Amino acid sequence: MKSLSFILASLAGFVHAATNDVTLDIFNVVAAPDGFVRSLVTANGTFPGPLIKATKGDTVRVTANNKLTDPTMRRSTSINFDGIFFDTENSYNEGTPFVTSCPLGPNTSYTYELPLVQTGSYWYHSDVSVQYGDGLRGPFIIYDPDDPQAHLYDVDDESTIWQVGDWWHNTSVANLASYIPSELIPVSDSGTFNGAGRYNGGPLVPYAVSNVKSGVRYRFRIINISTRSSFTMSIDNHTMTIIAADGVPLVSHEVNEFIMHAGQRYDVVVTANQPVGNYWINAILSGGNPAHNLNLNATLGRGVFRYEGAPNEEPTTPMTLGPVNPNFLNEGDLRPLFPEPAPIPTINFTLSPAMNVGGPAVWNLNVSDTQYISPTVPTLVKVLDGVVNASGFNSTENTFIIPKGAVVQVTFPPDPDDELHPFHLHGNNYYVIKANQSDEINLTNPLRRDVTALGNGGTILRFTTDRPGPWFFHCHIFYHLAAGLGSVMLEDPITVEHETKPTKVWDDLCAAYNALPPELQ
Ligand SMILES: *[C@@H]1O[C@H](CO)[C@@H](O)[C@H](O)[C@H]1NC(C)=O
Ligand SMILES: *[C@@H]1O[C@H](CO)[C@@H](O)[C@H](O)[C@H]1NC(C)=O
Ligand SMILES: *[C@@H]1O[C@H](CO)[C@@H](O)[C@H](O)[C@H]1NC(C)=O
Ligand SMILES: *[C@@H]1O[C@H](CO)[C@@H](O)[C@H](O)[C@H]1NC(C)=O
Ligand SMILES: *[C@@H]1O[C@H](CO)[C@@H](O)[C@H](O)[C@H]1NC(C)=O
Ligand SMILES: *[C@@H]1O[C@H](CO)[C@@H](O)[C@H](O)[C@H]1NC(C)=O
Ligand SMILES: *[C@@H]1O[C@H](CO)[C@@H](O)[C@H](O)[C@H]1NC(C)=O
Ligand SMILES: *[C@@H]1O[C@H](CO)[C@@H](O)[C@H](O)[C@H]1NC(C)=O
Ligand SMILES: *[C@@H]1O[C@H](CO)[C@@H](O)[C@H](O)[C@H]1NC(C)=O
Ligand SMILES: *[C@@H]1O[C@H](CO)[C@@H](O)[C@H](O)[C@H]1NC(C)=O
Ligand SMILES: *[C@@H]1O[C@H](CO)[C@@H](O)[C@H](O)[C@H]1NC(C)=O
Ligand SMILES: *[C@@H]1O[C@H](CO)[C@@H](O)[C@H](O)[C@H]1NC(C)=O
Ligand SMILES: [Cu+2]
Repeated sequence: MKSLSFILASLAGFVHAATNDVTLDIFNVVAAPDGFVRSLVTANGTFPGPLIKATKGDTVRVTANNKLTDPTMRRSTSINFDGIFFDTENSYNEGTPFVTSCPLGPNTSYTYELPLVQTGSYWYHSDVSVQYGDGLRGPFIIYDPDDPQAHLYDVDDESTIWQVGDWWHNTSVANLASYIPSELIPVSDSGTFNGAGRYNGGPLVPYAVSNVKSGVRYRFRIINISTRSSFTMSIDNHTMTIIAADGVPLVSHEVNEFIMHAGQRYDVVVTANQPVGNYWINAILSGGNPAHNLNLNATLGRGVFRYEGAPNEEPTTPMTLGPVNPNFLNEGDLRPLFPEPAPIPTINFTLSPAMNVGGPAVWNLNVSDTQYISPTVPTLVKVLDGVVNASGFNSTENTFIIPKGAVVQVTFPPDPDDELHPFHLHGNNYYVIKANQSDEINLTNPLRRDVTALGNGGTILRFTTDRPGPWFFHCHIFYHLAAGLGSVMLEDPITVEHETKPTKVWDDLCAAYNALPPELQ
């Protein structure tokens, strides 16, 4: 019986498997997401970029055609698929510059091949410097035809994807140039909800509307496409039941407000159970001192939750920052639907991110003198050339060699400054055995995800090395990353050296990129 159901399950998997070719044309357009006209870096001309839609088991082949021309922004690019797993043979397709590949220069195309083993809500973004701040970010959803949570909702489609992000009137190149000497990340001019927002004193850009019908249950996939700011999400007069975090299905957990950090995704079910009307979706951003940018008015970051039958107008209720009595999410309360105990660590280490005081902005991965500086030769290229020991990497590469079969525990002690670095591990999920907000360590069934924010409560993570490869582990506030808050977890380099087999096209990217004049890089 067991083998029969196994065969049937395999056949079902086989039936779903399909190759899905997706094109992303990367080019500059002039647009005004929050009413301020500027040049953007986009996928297919829109902000956010188009949905990449896949079904469990698909192989998605994403061809990125770099057609960037605007000299005020970076003209090279690279697409990273946040939260997607890559197996060892294929890790070269995950798009992290100088870790697993080189960027694509102008007029260069590359096809990223992604055989999918997961389901859930993900996103893609440029991974060249802070370029995604200029607009190159979009959703990537892997639908599950056999979703074990399907009974919880009625609607889950393109209309139920919510993307919240920060927005600047200046280019990310100018912002980075102002950040490094001042150590102050420029405060964003606005927050956007599904690509629309307003800044103080700006035009009344129509807010994005989410249309719902009374009595229907919606699965909203909320993706934080921020480069810097955090968002506090709520919907006036409605509760939200969290059912997944970063693609991992969860035991249903009801709240009416939660914070999302850059890179995080939450799937929530909302039942349209209130009187027909228009309600505010509050996507309130924070990050930096708003007194440093008078354009920013956090209350203007919002969308409209509109019932069928309600007038085609904005809610008449006041724009608030959220519920009066918040039932606020504590991340430590989230539990995966399919329990897994935390594995026993074989390697323990402690990291205390710290910024140098005074002088240009430098973020150290650990205390001092541990700023990550991208090498010119990607980690993966070195490993394939036989560099498998720590001595082969410059200390500025913050590369940790993790042997086969290890379980790593990373402890981030309480940070008195409560900097909310959202730490993201590529190509893997980690177990959050202690979330910053929670006092308890849970080894029975800890939350598994790929982005969690550090803070003054302390955070402890564990991960296994069952996917050999060089995986970037970094703060998802890309300004902090650009100032050094990054590292590479090089899992089982000996297997990588023997099993990762990149193509000639991939091989050629570095020589082509290195030959570019600096202004085209
Ligand atoms: C992007 O635009 C190209 C050219 O119009 C089109 O073929 C492609 O389907 C679009 N991609 C997505 C993901 O919509
Ligand atoms: C890219 O191609 C276009 C059209 O062929 C050409 O005009 C442009 O100079 C090329 N850009 C670079 C940087 O080679
Ligand atoms: C953009 O940044 C530059 C350099 O910091 C500054 O001179 C300029 O005023 C800024 N422009 C806007 C629109 O903020
Ligand atoms: C998105 O991430 C940023 C940076 O961590 C954070 O400030 C913001 O609150 C997040 N937004 C949401 C909706 O969680
Ligand atoms: C939401 O509920 C409050 C009190 O419970 C009520 O005053 C308010 O009118 C409601 N908002 C809407 C849009 O119905
Ligand atoms: C922010 O926007 C709200 C809503 O338009 C307005 O009531 C408030 O005065 C604005 N705040 C500032 C500081 O201008
Ligand atoms: C790592 O720390 C855990 C406790 O957090 C401990 O049980 C384990 O023995 C340690 N492992 C090593 C290799 O030190
Ligand atoms: C980080 O620094 C602390 C304090 O110097 C040290 O104890 C710890 O071993 C360092 N962590 C790593 C991974 O080197
Ligand atoms: C790397 O380290 C291993 C054991 O630690 C050693 O056997 C091997 O010779 C080293 N390889 C190189 C290239 O240094
Ligand atoms: C290590 O990196 C630093 C900073 O990029 C560079 O100055 C130095 O030359 C590098 N050393 C080696 C041995 O590659
Ligand atoms: C971390 O947790 C502490 C204790 O619950 C809380 O006060 C603090 O705001 C949290 N920090 C972040 C960045 O979430
Ligand atoms: C860990 O979580 C499980 C499942 O929610 C719960 O039963 C258990 O009490 C928790 N243990 C601790 C130490 O918090
Ligand atoms: Cu950070």
